[in-house]
Amino acid sequence: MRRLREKKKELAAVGYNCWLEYQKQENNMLIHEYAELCRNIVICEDSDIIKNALDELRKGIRMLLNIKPLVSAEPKIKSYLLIGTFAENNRVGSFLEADEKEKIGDEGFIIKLINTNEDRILVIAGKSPKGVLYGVFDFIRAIQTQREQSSILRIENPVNQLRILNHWDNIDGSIERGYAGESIFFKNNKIIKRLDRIRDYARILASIGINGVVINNVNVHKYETNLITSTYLPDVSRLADLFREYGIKLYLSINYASPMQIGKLTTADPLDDNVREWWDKKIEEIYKYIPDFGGFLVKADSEHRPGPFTYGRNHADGANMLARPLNKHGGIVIWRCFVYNCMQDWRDYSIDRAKAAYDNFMPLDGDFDSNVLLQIKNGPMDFQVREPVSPLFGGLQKTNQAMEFQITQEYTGQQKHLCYLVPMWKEILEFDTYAKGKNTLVKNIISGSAFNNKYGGIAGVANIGDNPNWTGLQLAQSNLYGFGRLAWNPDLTVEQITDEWIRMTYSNNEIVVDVISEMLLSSWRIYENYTSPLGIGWMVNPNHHYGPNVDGYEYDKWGTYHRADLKGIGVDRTVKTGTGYIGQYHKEVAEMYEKVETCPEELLLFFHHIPYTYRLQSGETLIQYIYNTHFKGVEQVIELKNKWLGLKGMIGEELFKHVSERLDGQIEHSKEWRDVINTYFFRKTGIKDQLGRTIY
Ligand code: GCV
Repeated sequence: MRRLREKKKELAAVGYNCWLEYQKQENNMLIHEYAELCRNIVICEDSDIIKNALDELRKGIRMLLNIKPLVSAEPKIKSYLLIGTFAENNRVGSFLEADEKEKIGDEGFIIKLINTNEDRILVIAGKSPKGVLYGVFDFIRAIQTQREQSSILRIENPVNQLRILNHWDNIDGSIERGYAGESIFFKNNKIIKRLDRIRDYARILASIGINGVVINNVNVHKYETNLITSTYLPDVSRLADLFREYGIKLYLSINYASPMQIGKLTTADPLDDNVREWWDKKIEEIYKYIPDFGGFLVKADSEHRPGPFTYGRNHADGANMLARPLNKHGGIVIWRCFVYNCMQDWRDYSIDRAKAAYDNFMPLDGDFDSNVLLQIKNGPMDFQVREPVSPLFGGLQKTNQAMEFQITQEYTGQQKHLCYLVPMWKEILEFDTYAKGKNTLVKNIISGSAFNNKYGGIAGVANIGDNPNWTGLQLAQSNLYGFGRLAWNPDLTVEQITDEWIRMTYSNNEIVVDVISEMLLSSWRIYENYTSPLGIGWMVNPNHHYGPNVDGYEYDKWGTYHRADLKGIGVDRTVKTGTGYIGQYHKEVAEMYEKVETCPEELLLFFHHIPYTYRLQSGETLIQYIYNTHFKGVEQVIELKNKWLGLKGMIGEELFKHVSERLDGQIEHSKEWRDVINTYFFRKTGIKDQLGRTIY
């Protein structure tokens, strides 16, 4: 017991508890008011999810308020917390008005204060146990962040139906693009036996409202194909059981060629009767093990993965074939739109990878079954530090769609660099596509509200592994937290999310809150400053994607992503003289991007080929801007480190040291970026830095 306590303490010191670090709150008026309500928890029901909600509430109250609450089916004192689901004739229901009950959705909750002459009751209620769990986490968050009690009284429903994490975990335990250790689900071609850590993970995810997990990589290799066989399904179902207790559904990525690889068929043609029958039976079998199985995530005909193209079929044929048998059980197909020809010849300037997803999927709008969702990466390329929004958002109108964000920092510093992505995601969600005229925002398209789609949501490529702090760089937990909060409610402001995360993770000390907010909120722009400029992207080493390599190109030695020559840099994607990509946007957006003068400068090189001598709005030439931002970026990272050092004594020692060391690494690596990029452009152009700084 003592050893376990010690172990827990050790883990807490390195950040294992993430934002659920329940530290005792200062005894002020506000906390006193919460404490008054928390001495007695009244609860009259029992289910796995409700049990977890109750455990959480007790734990939170004990640790945050230093109170051991009395749990009872009947109130024992005049002030109490009442938690549970509401029904016509139960105690919880009797405290709610009819119109309140109507407004609470399947996953929503209400927090309501009832004052009678005798009693003071805080009700945390949901239509379902899940809603109660979310309400409890919201209440705990309010105490952790010391919110006024009046501000927490409300009805809240999640905006997005699907709030899902995609794990790119392989069954051997490795994680594709994982920067925080090995998989917490798999080891040595087996599913991990001890589930403690996975339980802790499920709890962390539930606290931010995540309701789905895909446990395996979208690149489904030989062994992972077997996850849908009786060899693995019993163990997969153990994971599903555990996640279910936290309101989370389990999904699997599948190999499109499964009927051939594990089913002994000679084809995987979606229109072949034997193939259909095979999937039908397979899906029956899966539901026997996991009655609430979420469905399949599919990467098909992309980066050498099999798909319907082999048989002359299209993506709708492929997806619908899986959707029909899944539909019988309430399952869905999440079909990815990351489809492009990775072997394209980049010397042919008329081919543009950015156009591929739209070209492939737009003609199929309306052809997908109602339980198919298209999952679309936020930009048309691949999670670069800055990209425009994919034109499929607002293009597709008769198809369910989900946003795919990459929480794991493949191209944004691999959790060695601090790069807080929430501001980027928020900008993307707020983007106006003009699909139905002004104000057709991306967030309303993916929630399903803009076009009345049946399903919608947000998926994030997970950034966690078996590192004791989950994310490698502990500060990168903020990206997971922010992702969940935005998926729950994209209307939240970046400032609110950031503020919450800091208060919950570290403390309510205002200096800590201010300094870490400044660090987080500036970090994306800083990363951009010393890496690739003005939307051009890439310039990274091929394959592992870490560190600078200006001409680095994945598949073909002739390719470059930036098309820099002696006179200029950038890809002309205009309709008039370029690849025509801009024509995929609605008129208002296309007009803005088409002209150099109206194109937002941060995306200038994504859309235009610009001479180095072109003057930007700041008055700097393009080449001088490249030099300036790269010098400045390094100075800014040094400043990040100085800010952090100012927190000595206000942050736990181990965390303080860990982040300091990571920031040292970031400083060194940003210098490498600065020097490689500046040297490249100096040598290419022969134009000197106006400020005479040393460029090698
Ligand atoms: C899982 C990029 C990444 C790949 C990833 C792929 C995808 O190409 O580098 O690792 O594969 O995107 O999203 O499918």
